[in-house]
Amino acid sequence: MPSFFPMWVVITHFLNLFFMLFLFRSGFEVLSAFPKLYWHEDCPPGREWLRLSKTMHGADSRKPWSSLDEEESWSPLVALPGRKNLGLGRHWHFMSIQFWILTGAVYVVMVFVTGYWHYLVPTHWSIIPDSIRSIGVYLQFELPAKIPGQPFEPAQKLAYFIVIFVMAPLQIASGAAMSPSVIGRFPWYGRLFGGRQGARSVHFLLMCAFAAFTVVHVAMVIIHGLPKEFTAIVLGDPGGNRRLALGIGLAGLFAILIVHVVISWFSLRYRRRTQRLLGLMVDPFEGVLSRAFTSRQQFDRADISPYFRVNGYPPPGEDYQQLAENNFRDYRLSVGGLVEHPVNLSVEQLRALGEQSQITRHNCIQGWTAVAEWAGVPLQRIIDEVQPSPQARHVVFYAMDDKGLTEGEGRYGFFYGTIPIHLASNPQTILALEMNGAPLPVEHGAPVRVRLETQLGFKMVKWVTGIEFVADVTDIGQGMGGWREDQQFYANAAGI
Ligand SMILES: Nc1nc2c(c(=O)[nH]1)N[C@H]1C(S)=C(S)[C@@H](COP(=O)(O)O)O[C@H]1N2
Ligand SMILES: [Mo]
Repeated sequence: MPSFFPMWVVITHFLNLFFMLFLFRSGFEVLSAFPKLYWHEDCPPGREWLRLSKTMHGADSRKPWSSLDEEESWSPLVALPGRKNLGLGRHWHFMSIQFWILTGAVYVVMVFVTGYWHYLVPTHWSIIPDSIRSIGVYLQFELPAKIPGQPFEPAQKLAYFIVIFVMAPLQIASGAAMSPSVIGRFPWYGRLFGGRQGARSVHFLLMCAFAAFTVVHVAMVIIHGLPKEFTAIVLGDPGGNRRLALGIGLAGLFAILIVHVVISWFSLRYRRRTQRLLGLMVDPFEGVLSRAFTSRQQFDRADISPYFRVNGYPPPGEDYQQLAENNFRDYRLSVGGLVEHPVNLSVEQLRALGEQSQITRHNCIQGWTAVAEWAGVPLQRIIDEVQPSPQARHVVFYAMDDKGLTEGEGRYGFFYGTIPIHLASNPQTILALEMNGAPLPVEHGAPVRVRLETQLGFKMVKWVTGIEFVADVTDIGQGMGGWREDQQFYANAAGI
């Protein structure tokens, strides 16, 4: 039989705590961007089962609103880094998750290799009545007896089993069910959790369960005798030197506190650097997903959402107004850059290139979703027309909305977005001209908007006026690959 608290348990236990705190705080940052939880993929305004914000934006609101207005600014005391930094919060979340999963994988391998699993995995149904009896003993303010030859009493063993072998895998699985690449490629997988909204709700509830477990776990350590238990989990030996254990343990907890203070300050103070540094660890992983998965979505007409949020106010300028009033007859889409045959296309000429339609789910980075039918020209058709040169690696979409005029918050410039060229030839990558059987409404991007069904919503540029094929995106805008990347520090890769 293995030792009750071997060193690998001590170390992975600490690392687990370390990364879980990152995940909690950065998870709150993500939640603050859309602090509403739903069970239904349509997520209509007002129908959330939980709302962690005072503001309401009704579907019938008289004042136009945009989904970014639903974002809340949470304090760095709860969120990492706090203050409306969804892009950076996601970066922290996806950075820590890799290490949390690695820690968990090492732990689980060790559990099975060393035989420690005997202490954690119940092998008989009697664990259930035994656990109930244990809880009864606690309720009489006494301590239940440990399972003979094992370090834990039955309720404790069962709780650990559930946390490690049920909750943790479900938390990872529900996280994956929010990735537009994953559920675009495997729609059945998204349905396992009741769609992306179901996955968000499950992910949130599991987070609450982890938090509740942590509270009870700490309380139990105190009840069972803090000095002895603390010594066991710090030194791996309940009979070890208690002063030494206290010193090391408190130093460890203090180090965690300092790390959080420093990274929160750094992230808020140096947002661009944080975006770049964490991007080094997160983007490759996102890039692989985006490259490997193409969308296989085809929802039913019955799934089409009655309400589809808008993100980004329409172009406020005269020029756009005139185009719209004239039914976009004077609109021309210019396509150029590193291409053989630059073109200027009217809406009619675009449509003549051949339309396809698709019923797909829109996944905004903030968290909301909506299903609609889109029809338009596959971007591949444009590629066939213009013949990009081999140096062209990215496609840039320029939009007509000057965000400085509509969104404020110190941001400025015309909206634009870029994608790696391989996404341009995905089968469901289209320049949409119609939504739900009618010409694109102004607020959803008339006359032309991008649809990329494995990516987050912010990649799908609306009110497109020009398309450019380029070798490199670093000399466009602030060089981060898009307006939201430049101004809101979102990751350029948008598959998760
Ligand atoms: N030109 C332009 N395109 C844009 C945006 C914008 O602000 N301006 N917002 C993006 C974001 S963040 C999302 S989620 C989708 C929203 O599309 P919808 O308004 O049709 O729902 O558009 C994307 N395309
Ligand atoms: Mo978005």
